[in-house]
Amino acid sequence: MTKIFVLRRSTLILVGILLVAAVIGTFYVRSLLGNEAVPVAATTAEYHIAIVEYEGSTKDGKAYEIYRFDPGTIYVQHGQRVTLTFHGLHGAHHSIVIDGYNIQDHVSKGEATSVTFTANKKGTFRILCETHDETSNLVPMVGYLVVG
Ligand SMILES: [Cu+2]
Repeated sequence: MTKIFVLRRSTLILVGILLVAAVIGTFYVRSLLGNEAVPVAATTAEYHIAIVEYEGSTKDGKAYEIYRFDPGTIYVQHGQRVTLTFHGLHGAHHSIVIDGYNIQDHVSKGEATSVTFTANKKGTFRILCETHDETSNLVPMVGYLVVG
């Protein structure tokens, strides 16, 4: 035996209104949840950079020692608050500048130096040691800050 349901027009209209309200309510709740995203600058991203040394000799026997940042490239989000901590493992002294951010500081052997700033400029910026730049060394002591 088959049952047949007959709905009145007013019941259909009521069901339709409830469906529309459910859809609108879903989008409204989603929009509220989306607004709770934490701003990028609310937290500080911390990076540790070791200053390391490589020693060797050229083909003609000339000894060299070079210094490097490890890691050599730091990627950060635009607007992010950033702390870079340089650990002086090798080399007596390093004078560090970050191009484009007007940051200057120094690191001595056995010490750690931290710089904190907001990455408010997009681009790739050199992290350069002026003590061991390209004019005085086989390989310059340079790293890169990438803000994107
Ligand atoms: Cu250096």
